[in-house]
Amino acid sequence: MAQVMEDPAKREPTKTFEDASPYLHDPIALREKAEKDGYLFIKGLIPVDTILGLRREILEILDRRGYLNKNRPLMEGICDLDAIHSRLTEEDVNFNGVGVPMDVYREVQKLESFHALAHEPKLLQLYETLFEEKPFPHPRNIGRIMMPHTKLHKTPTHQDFLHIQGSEQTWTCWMPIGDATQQMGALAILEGSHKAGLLGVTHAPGAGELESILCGLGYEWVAGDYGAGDLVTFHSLTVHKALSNRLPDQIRISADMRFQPSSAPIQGNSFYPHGPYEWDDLYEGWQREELKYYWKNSDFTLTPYDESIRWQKEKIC
Ligand SMILES: O=C(O)CCC(=O)C(=O)O
Repeated sequence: MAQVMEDPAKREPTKTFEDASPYLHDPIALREKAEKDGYLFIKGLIPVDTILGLRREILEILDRRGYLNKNRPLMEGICDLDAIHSRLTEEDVNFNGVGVPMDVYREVQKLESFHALAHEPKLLQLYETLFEEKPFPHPRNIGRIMMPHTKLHKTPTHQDFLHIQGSEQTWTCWMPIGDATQQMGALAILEGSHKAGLLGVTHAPGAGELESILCGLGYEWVAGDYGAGDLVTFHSLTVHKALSNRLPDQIRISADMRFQPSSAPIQGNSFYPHGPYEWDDLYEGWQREELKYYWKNSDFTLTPYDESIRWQKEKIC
């Protein structure tokens, strides 16, 4: 009789993130750690005030729509569960994998402070050390305002290369906008999994709608509690997933940003906004001209989008 193996996608984290911030002063050790583990968890890289300022702006958007519990301080990000369940459908909260409907997400995408995060000097310095050349921050930043709606699908186990393509040397930065504990559904990483190469996929609900098939792989899940200003950054082939949000009325807010060596190829979609929006609309009212169309005068090698790496198979563990 064929033996049924446990699906590693379903395992819980067995390790806790080690803070890599002491390595920031030792570029060789930092690169060795990144190469070995496929990720770096860095505590306190971004000023807390920057993160909390953005958190306030996002929560004010939700508050204006009546989605927050008026009896709790705004910055806690606690939902009015009746309001969200009576007014938001399954389609609304799963739009583009971002946790909120399209009109709410447009308001988040319009925030200058949201896109400015990818240009934080400490972040650019981190990637310059990692890549040993000037990094290019992709303009297509993603916000996730994951509502605690019973119909919300959490992000499945996947590798970002499936969606971003371009260069494998592209690294994602996942940054909570406020605290994000494991209980709140923070991001977990399959340590060392970038070494497995590009994995086959099957359909799954949740952001990206593709699940990387992990059957037979033996890596360990690693996670931790993130504070405001902490981040995890990982290689485009490193497998990751969102943990379940076990707090019934807590919104989990985060940003995904991508960085690559400036000289590496890029896939053209990375220059467009995430969602059905136009930069000219999103840029309305921005003060910092240098954040707009900052890539326009650079020369890039463009790679075509390869649909074949997204072909879906049956998952048999
Ligand atoms: O925040 C999430 O739920 C998913 C984020 C993610 O998968 C990514 O940053 O690539």
